[in-house]
Amino acid sequence: MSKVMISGKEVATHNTRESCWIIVHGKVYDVTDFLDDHPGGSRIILKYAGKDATAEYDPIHPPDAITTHLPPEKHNPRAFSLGSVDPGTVQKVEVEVTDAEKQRLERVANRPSLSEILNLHDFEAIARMVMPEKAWAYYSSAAEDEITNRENHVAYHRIWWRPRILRDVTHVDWSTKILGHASKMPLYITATALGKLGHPDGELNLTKAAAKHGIIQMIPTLASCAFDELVDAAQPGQVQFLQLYVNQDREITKKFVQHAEKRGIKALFITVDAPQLGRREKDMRQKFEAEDPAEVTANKQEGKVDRMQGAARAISSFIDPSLDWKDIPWFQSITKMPLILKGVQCWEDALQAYDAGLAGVVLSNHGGRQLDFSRSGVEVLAEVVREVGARRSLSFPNDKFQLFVDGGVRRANDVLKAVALGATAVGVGRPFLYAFSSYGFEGVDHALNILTDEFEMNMRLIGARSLKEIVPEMVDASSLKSHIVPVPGDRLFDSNYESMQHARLREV
Ligand code: PPY
Repeated sequence: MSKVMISGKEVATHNTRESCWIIVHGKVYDVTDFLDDHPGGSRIILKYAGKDATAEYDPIHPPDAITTHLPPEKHNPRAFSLGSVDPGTVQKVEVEVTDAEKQRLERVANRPSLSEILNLHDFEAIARMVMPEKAWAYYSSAAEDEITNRENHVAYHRIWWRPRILRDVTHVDWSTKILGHASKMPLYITATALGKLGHPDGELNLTKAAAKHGIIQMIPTLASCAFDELVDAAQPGQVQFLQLYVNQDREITKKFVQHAEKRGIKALFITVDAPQLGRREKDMRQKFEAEDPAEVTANKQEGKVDRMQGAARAISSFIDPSLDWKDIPWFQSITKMPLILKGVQCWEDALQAYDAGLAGVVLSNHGGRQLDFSRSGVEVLAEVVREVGARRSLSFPNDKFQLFVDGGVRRANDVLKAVALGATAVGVGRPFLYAFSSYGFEGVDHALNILTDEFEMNMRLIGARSLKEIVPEMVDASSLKSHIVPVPGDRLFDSNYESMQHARLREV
């Protein structure tokens, strides 16, 4: 774009609602016309009017949000970069450290050492105490009453082992192939957005840990790090997949997909469960509390963006709700990457995906963040294996059409249950977010060490030397479909679960 150099002094004069310029990554943007449409409200932009907004912008926006993810009607020249700024001349922003923030920093300083973190629940418990409140709200929130969110984990409690004994389990091996690519574990790091909310290195923490442990990372469309940064950070031969939100402007999607393929991405996971974002009320309540009620009311009356819906929902306006089965051939025409639908929730759709020539499906409800009362992936897995298997003479796992599940996984034990039922691999999302939010790369590294230990122990205890030996007969899943079976409570998981809140009186 423009090579014009603008002085910080000049930028500083555009510090009002009438003329508002901000600096992001050394470039100057005129956002005057965008102020009232900003999903996060105008107040936060105006705080940085005439100044450098990069530190505020970075964690909550994908790097190209200004240029790519503004709705098409916002793609006017005034919303684009005016030029670069002379860095030495930029006015500094005073950031006030609140008492709450001081207390949080104290908690950060008092984190237990990693050797005291024994399981993935522990990371969640620590993350909840040390993460900025808004970041925790965004990561942990789920749709409406969060029933599906909890059910995702609880569903694993309805599957019980039928282990085999007296097998020589000196050597156990839980490595596998996912879509033809070697993985040291039957799990992959699934896509989760906005990694820099939790840690300044964002998704890079995951790229590095995936390399170290020989597992696959699925890069999210809405990563905080730039896509190319994550690909560049991969080790030679490291396999990465890509999760795709389909843009209303298909040219943007086509460019992104073809660029990803050129950069060596090995599979494309198209998200199909989010034509509109679910109501995540923990997240929405945070946004609401951060708002000026007068501004919200005024904007509503003028029919402007309703920020009460939460920033995530507003950012998602680029996602195409018209996405349809008839678009599948188009995807097949623009890329040779294997295509997988992420967010399938019944066998009928899995069968249709198979018949459409796709490489697999992720049986997922988006971590409970979309349709509440959608069933857990692992419950749907059993149904897909039975119904699709019978109709197309397939047994699972197989190389032609692979089944993945995600949601609720906290232990290798959970992963192996899904494998027993026919999954090729399981996606793990939030636990890794919590690991890096509390301990950076070392946290994810430690989480994967814990899982490694758990895999080894569980393989031995169920009597399986390889994943091939983990057959459906090794589990009793007869209660899986029954949603009213009491089992002993999962105290660690439950104590992490933070109750939702009702609306509160405004403080006077
Ligand atoms: C999610 O939050 O569940 C996502 O999938 C990511 C996201 C973030 C912001 C807007 C749309 C989707």
